[in-house]
Amino acid sequence: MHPSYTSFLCPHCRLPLSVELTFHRNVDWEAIPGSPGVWRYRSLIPVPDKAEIISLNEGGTPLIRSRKVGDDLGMKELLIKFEGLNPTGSFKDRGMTVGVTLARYLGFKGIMVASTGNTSASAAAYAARASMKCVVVLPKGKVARGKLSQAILHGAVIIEVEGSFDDALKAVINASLESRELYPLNSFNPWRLEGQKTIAYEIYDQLGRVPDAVVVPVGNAGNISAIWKGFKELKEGGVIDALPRMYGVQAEGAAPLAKAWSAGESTLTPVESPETIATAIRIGKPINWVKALKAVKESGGAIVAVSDNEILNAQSALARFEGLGVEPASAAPLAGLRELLKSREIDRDEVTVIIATGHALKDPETAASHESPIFSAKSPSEAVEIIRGLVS
Ligand code: AN7
Repeated sequence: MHPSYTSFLCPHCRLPLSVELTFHRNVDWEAIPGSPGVWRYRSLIPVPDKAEIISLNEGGTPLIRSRKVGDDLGMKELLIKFEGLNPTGSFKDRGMTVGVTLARYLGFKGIMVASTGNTSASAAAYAARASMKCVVVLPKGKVARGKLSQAILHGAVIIEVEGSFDDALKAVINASLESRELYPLNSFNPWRLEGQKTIAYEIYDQLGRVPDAVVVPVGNAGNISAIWKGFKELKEGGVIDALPRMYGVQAEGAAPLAKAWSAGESTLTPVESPETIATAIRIGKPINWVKALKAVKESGGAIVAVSDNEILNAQSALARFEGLGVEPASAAPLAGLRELLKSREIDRDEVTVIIATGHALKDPETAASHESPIFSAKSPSEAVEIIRGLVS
């Protein structure tokens, strides 16, 4: 087994390692074959040729032009990359297809992940697809119902731990140092990010250009790092000349990176008890914090924090003005965009892409907490009465 597939953290600084591609010549982008999806980019995803790909047709998600929200913000071009349309309903599937493919190729019996929910749903489905065991460690009582239901449905072994995601992640890191039976597939495993970077490739393919700004919700900070890596590879491979600015959005109650950014610090002060309605990003100690700060700094972007109220308003706006049902964490970028336009970080005529990372059905409780006119009728005729009242 090549040691690079099983070394995750730098032995000196304990931070996650990266996978680096070397481009000896330009990538012929026009010659990239196949239909949309993660594996269309197989030539840029360094898994061994002999590995059998474990896939559920992930990726190939639509890049949807805003019809109303962008106009209301006075923007020229706002686009929404709807990652909720992946097989298990979140962007995590892009990384999981690569991670599980590797785990199986390397001969592991199973996989394990800590999760705020989506990683566990994805891991459970892909492990099932590969006939592998799946162990998920979750912060007890803090995982949205849709995600937990998926992990149960797909047959994962579930360990609910007292504490936050950060405690769950500690358990997975420590267990992975002890045993080689289960392949750890959190984003400290850089191979998973090799799948997630395809978001950048797809945006370029769909838009036909590089956007000016990309706005991403940030929890453990793997995705923003992966998307930045994808764009940089396109540049290193001679496909594009320009790069977008990367913007991260955290929830106020779980915003260690936004705090470090606004204070101009290059150290991270973890949030001990993170809290937010956006449970997907309820993370106090993002393991990829160094990569994320680097992405934002190199690209000329920023990291901001938004309140739960702003997140809920953004979720409602996407649902009611665009027809897009996204989970709370995935609405955070729109909430952040409002701030970034106000502070003139992003200009109204810049082509901007927000990454809507997960589907609204992931968190049915929060979806149903929005106000809607609900009437009760004791009989069909009473229902007809109500309808009459509505249209008259
Ligand atoms: C919908 O599932 O961390 O910054 O364990 O589910 O790469 O962590 C989920 C994260 C954004 C943040 N949007 O991505 C997990 C988990 C949604 C998410 C993020 C998550 P990262």
